[in-house]
Amino acid sequence: MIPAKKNVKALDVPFIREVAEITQHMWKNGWDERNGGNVSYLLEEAEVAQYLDIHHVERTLKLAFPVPELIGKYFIVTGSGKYFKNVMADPEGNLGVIRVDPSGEHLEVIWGLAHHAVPTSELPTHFMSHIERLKIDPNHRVVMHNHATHVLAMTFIHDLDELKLTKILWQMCTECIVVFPDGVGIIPWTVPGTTEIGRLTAAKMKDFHAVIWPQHGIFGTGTSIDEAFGLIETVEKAAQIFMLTAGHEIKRVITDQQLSDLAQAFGVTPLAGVLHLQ
Ligand code: 2HA
Ligand code: ZN
Repeated sequence: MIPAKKNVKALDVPFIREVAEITQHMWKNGWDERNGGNVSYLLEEAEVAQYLDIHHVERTLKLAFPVPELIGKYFIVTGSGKYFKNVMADPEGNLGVIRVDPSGEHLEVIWGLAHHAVPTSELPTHFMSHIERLKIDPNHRVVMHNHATHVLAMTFIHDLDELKLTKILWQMCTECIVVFPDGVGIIPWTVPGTTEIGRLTAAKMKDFHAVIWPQHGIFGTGTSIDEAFGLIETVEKAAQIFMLTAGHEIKRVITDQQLSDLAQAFGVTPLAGVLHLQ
């Protein structure tokens, strides 16, 4: 039930529908088996207040670490242990709208997370990443994680060096360099759900919109759900082409000069140190 307007259904609320739809897309892509994946989406107070009663706090949850940078901010998040497969059928049970309280030490549940659900186990990574991305881009809004199949596969057979990984991904599809000119960050294998993996990931978010977790998956960020999803889709497509061509005789490549021409034509600045021009 939506507290503010009782005749409004959850999926009529634009930001709830957007997250429900994107989780469904990711699940259909095979990137979110079981409870894999999580999303958090920073919302404006005015857009929340249009649909939900922001003065109604269902529950308060203690945060594992304080986030003074996010005091008063609203997010829609996926729930811990929830299956993306089920979000469309039961948004209220699988998603939640939360606000960071004035102390920065608690979350206030405004809507959803029914039956005592709690936000995603990767909340440390999400919150720390939001904090870093907001420093760089005030329009930043979305952090999205999934187990993109070919990205994961590629981390078993390719060097985990950011410059090398970025270059091979750019070389796999002509438009990759335009979509992620800042390249992809990568952290060492780390236990998920910890503040440690949150810190490592967020440190990479200072330089990258996308961060790969070896043998696990990918984090994508952006100013909208479409942008974060589109970034992950593009990295995943490149990884898929890599996996399809790996072990085959390579007859031609996109050259460094061609990559540079693309960057120039589309007005983007490629990550330094990747291209070696004559
Ligand atoms: O939410 O994907 O990394 C389940 C996960 C943890
Ligand atoms: Zn995961």
